[in-house]
Amino acid sequence: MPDEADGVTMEELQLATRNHGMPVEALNYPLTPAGLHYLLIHFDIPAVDSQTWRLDVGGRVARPRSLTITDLRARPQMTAAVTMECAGNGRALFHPRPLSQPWLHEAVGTAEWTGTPLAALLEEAGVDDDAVEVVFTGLDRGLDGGIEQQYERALSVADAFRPEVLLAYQMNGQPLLPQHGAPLRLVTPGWYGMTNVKWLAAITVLDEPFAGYQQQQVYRLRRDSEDPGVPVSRMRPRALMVPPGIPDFYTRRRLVPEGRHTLTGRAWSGWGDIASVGVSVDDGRNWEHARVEPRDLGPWAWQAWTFEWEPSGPGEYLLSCQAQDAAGNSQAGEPESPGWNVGGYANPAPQRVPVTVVVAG
Ligand SMILES: Nc1nc2c(c(=O)[nH]1)N[C@H]1C(S)=C(S)[C@@H](COP(=O)(O)O)O[C@H]1N2
Ligand SMILES: [Mo]
Repeated sequence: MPDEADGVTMEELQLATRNHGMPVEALNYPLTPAGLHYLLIHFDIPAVDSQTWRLDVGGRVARPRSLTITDLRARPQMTAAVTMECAGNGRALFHPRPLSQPWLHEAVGTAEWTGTPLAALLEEAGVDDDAVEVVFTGLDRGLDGGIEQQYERALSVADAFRPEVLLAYQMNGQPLLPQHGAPLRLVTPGWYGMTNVKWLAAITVLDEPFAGYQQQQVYRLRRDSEDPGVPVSRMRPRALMVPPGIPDFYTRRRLVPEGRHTLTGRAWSGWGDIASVGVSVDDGRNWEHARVEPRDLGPWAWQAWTFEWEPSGPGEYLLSCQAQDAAGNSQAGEPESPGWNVGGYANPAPQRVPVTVVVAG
């Protein structure tokens, strides 16, 4: 595992050019335009023919089903704005750096997903009394950790029956794009990205815990390779800001004229409302409270915040922000926040924005 001082490897760069983040200035949009939403694809984007595609519901159910996209569109419809964040967001800021998709802070987006509730479909299929988990299988296939597999993740039966969980066929009012899982994906509001299985082809009810690679080997907070770890599930609180002023192309350092500035950003948690957002202009030495706006996108999407900043004069500043949720989870500080872990998940490190304040005019 390389340290931060080591440059990213060609393999990391190869992943980073396939899987793009959300440019942070896209925090200006309450709903992220589809092309600006982050992307994470483990294998290849499968070319799916929606005419011949079917969703098979089976396993420990009384009435197995096979549904077409037309069948699914005819079912009760539901739309929700959902903030989705990759569990690996912040990975490249861990020391040493776990080798995988090297995210900084930008593996997030908020889209309006339209589809049909999963619970009603499971109800109709008749889930057996001895059912434990529900597995969601994607059409994409590849190797991970030396094991050939389809991309698959499971939810407990209780989580699968939650009313907000949906089978989505639209994003921001348009049919799903190939890269976001066309023709159908699972959307599990509040959870880290890995749960939202794209190119969904099968839903299988099991009477035992699912032992698949993406469930048991990865997406767990493991201190070392011996540690079985604990699974990652819901998103921990995080705040991000729109970098003020204008950027230098190569370094991204910001140039800002002196005077008053309204800093804006968004914050989210998979555990409920954001209780507070702290802003620092001196690299985390002092923190002040931002104003957190009430929810306007429903219970599963990020909340906007603003902060009035008047730099004391020209010079160098390091801006950062961090969030705390109403359930008591805080982005900052041990022991609440997970520290370094093998997979590089849930790094709480705050975004840092270097700014040069210059004399106006
Ligand atoms: N079938 C399939 N589903 C998948 C993935 C994948 O590689 N294959 N990646 C997961 C991960 S890790 C994330 S973070 C989200 C990303 O969703 P997005 O690309 O639509 O933003 O999809 C999840 N669903
Ligand atoms: Mo992810």
